[in-house]
Amino acid sequence: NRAAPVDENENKTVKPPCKLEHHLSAEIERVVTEQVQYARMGIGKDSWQLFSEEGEMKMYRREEEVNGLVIDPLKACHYVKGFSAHEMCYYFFQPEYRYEWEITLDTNGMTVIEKLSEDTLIFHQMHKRMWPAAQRDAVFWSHMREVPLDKSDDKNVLNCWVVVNNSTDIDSLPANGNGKVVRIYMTVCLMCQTVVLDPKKDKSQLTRADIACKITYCSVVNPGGWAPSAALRMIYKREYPRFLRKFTAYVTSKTKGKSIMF
Ligand code: 6CM
Repeated sequence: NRAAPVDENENKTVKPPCKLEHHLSAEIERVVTEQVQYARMGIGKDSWQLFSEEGEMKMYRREEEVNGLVIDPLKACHYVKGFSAHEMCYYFFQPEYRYEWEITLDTNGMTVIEKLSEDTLIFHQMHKRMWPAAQRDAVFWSHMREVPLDKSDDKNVLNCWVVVNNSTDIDSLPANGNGKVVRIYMTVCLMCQTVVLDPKKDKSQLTRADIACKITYCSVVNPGGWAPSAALRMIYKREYPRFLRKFTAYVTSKTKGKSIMF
């Protein structure tokens, strides 16, 4: 009578389907569906401009402005061996890890305002001030889920997970409430696919050497108020590659030696 093997990932994260209804359910359904479709399109034939390339990591943007404010949509693609789609999304979603990788946050800048369900949180984030513009904050819902595979996915894709962060309004924290901090508005989507490198192996036999994570990260951030366009574009050009490089290295170090969380 041997005890069943202990699964260290048991109870660690969202187990789909997670069907709790709340006041944001319909909006989340709509935005997540849109964002997954948009991420799956990849770079396609649209006029994306490659602005950063480091090994497998490629970043593209489109220069766009609304009322004189830079809102350049960004799409980044990356491919990293050794961890799963779920693991990448898990560390991005869970608040307890945020300070370990999010370098744009001010000291104690992150608060979970509300937990709507296991897979949906509302965050307030205060970001570091970037001279000469005013400090920025953001209020957004964050939702993580597994996405069913699609006909267009490669045959060696085992599963697909996504986290979407989307700005929302909350009465207790009005935008630009103190006249000093400017509210940003954003839609961010991190879509990840677990790729199996050895198709002969059964899922239960896979080790970290047999998997890779195909990453698509899309974002549109409206700075909400005056920010010098050239400076903002320079900051994005430096900070987005730094974020994805640093965050994927972080996930590699957090998952090393642990059983794989599919
Ligand atoms: O997606 C990322 N992080 C998520 C969790 O924190 C979340 C947050 C995104 C907001 C990022 C906003 C950056 C601050 C923008 C300030 C604009 C001020 C302009 C000043 C100009 C002189 O989705 C990673 C985000 C990585 C961003 C580089």
